[in-house]
Amino acid sequence: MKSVIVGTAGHIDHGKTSLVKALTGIDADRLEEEKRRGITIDIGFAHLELPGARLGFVDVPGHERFVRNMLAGIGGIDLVLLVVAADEGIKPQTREHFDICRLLAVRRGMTVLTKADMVDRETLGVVRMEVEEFLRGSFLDAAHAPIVAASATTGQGMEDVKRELARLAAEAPARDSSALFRLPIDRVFSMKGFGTVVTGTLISGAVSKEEEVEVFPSGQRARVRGVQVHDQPVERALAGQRTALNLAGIEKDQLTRGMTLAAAGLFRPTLRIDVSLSLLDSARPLKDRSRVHFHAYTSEVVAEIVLLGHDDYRLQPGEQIIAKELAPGETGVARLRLSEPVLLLPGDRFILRQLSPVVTIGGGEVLDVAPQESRSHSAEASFISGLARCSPAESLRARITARGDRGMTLAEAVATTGIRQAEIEKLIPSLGSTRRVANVLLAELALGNIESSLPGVVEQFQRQNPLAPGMNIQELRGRLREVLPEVFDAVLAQVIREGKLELLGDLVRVPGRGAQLRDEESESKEIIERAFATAGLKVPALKDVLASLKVDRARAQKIVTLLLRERVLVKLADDLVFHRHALEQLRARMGEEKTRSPQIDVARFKELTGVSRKYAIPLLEWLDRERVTRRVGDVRVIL
Ligand SMILES: Nc1nc2c(ncn2[C@@H]2O[C@H](COP(=O)(O)OP(=O)(O)OP(=O)(O)O)[C@@H](O)[C@H]2O)c(=O)[nH]1
Ligand SMILES: [Mg+2]
Repeated sequence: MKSVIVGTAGHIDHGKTSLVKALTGIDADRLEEEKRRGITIDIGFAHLELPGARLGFVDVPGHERFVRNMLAGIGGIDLVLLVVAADEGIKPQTREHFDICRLLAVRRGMTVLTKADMVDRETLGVVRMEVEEFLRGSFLDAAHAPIVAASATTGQGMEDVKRELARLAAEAPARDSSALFRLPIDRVFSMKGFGTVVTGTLISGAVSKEEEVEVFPSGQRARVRGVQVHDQPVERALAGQRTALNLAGIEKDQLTRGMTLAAAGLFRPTLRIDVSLSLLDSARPLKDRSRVHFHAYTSEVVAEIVLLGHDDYRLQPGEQIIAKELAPGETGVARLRLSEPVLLLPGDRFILRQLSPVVTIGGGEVLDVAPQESRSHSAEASFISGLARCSPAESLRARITARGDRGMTLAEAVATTGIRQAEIEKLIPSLGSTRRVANVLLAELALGNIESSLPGVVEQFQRQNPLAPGMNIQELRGRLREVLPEVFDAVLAQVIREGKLELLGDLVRVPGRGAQLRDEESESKEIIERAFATAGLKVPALKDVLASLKVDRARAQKIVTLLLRERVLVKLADDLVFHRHALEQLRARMGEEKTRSPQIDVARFKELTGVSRKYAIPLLEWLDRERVTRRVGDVRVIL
């Protein structure tokens, strides 16, 4: 059956809790102090089964001092039950709660004129007119949302309220149980024999017994030992249900209202968000850099507001924002810096309250939970006001494009959109001009840029380092710092396949272009090569050969490196270098020696080759490494 959350709203003492009790039989005032004072202090809960829907009620306090508690309850509701006492009419918290519902984009609900038994028909008629006037043009406009007179005391109108609620619940779109789950925590307690229990409204997805969950922002993990919905144990709670979870592996004092439970290992809490925000008509102008209370679902932190512009801004490149304040009734785009990290996703709604006096001044929608720091305000303003107007697929594409050469990993796409990876993978083909390389999503343009820049970077390197036979891959990678390793590898492989670059060991080069020597370098190279070629195994010290050259030490060293790379010279130890041919001859000689004797010792080796012990040992060790010989005690077996 469909599950729908109904929140109450309205001024203190207007009969919200009494109405919920008359409807459900449950007293949502659960605190001793509430019963004593006869007012609601914190949110309370009740439930009711109606034909076609299960309603979970969140009853909120009307007292102006407890609006923050009201906010903790109202965040996840589907329908609002606006309560106005017939004997009092519209009062300050009727307005404030109603403003909050509008700012949170609550789309459905009804109005109940309670305490109808307290007034005569004429007064009821006047209040109804006042309420209709108040609601005109809003989502609760009497033209399409019911206004029902009722009394919790006499029971009058209760059946009408139930009927209308059932109808509204049937119309309300079902929340997405297949999405990734999030549960903003509104209560934490421990129960004897059970341990830690948290409750909240499951705003999306589903959570099952034995599931591993992550606590945000702390990052702790816990295991779901048990799930309850409306006091009944179940295997799985679904979006739109009031949910209680019994958690293993976490203590009560590690959890508090305002934290969020979510699927483990996918999300990251954020300290900076880009938003669209609207200021209430009743608010004072909002100055840039103002500090305010920020409420989203059950969380509450302080936020500094950096105004970026008005929502209809169409900034020209380079244009700066002139407006440094937002006027009452205006909507703008802004960056919020939060005092503590909060788990938020695009589309989440929030409320802003002034620091002092604490009144609701506005609210809006989260557009980007991982905004880029580097962009100018004006660029950011156009970017996010664009986001405010687009579909999830379009906004994902915009985010990917905005990340340029770096692109966005699939994991980042999940963390910053809340969309499951499988869904994102399905979306990719429809994103247009977006490509997937390994696990990274990139704008086609960015990918093209990387592809076309690689040969140029290598070409330039080889031009600047003519003695280098190519560019080291790691160095090339370093030049494209933005590009993620898996993209770099894939693009390089592609460019090599296309024959635009060539790979030699760990060097990349322009096809066919090795080291390019100048005259005196070529001459030096020949001198070195000749010196070793003619020396056979009785090689000169490398440093003596280099000292005799015309070129400076650094260049001489590069030429040697080149000869070693080309395998003309082979280095057996520091300052001990042989010509390839000399070593090949030695190898052949060992073959001949084997026909004479299967073994050879150092003395015989010295005799055979005419070298001193200083050279004999490294040469024999080289032969061992080359598997021409194998050392057995003091002798070597020729293989
Ligand atoms: N006569 C009459 N009294 C009512 C009715 N509904 C509520 N009351 C009385 O009005 C008082 C306040 O009712 P509550 O239901 O606690 O009001 P509330 O809106 O929940 O108040 P807060 O939660 O503190 O904002 C109580 O004394 C109720 O008995 C009604 O329909 N008729
Ligand atoms: Mg109450």
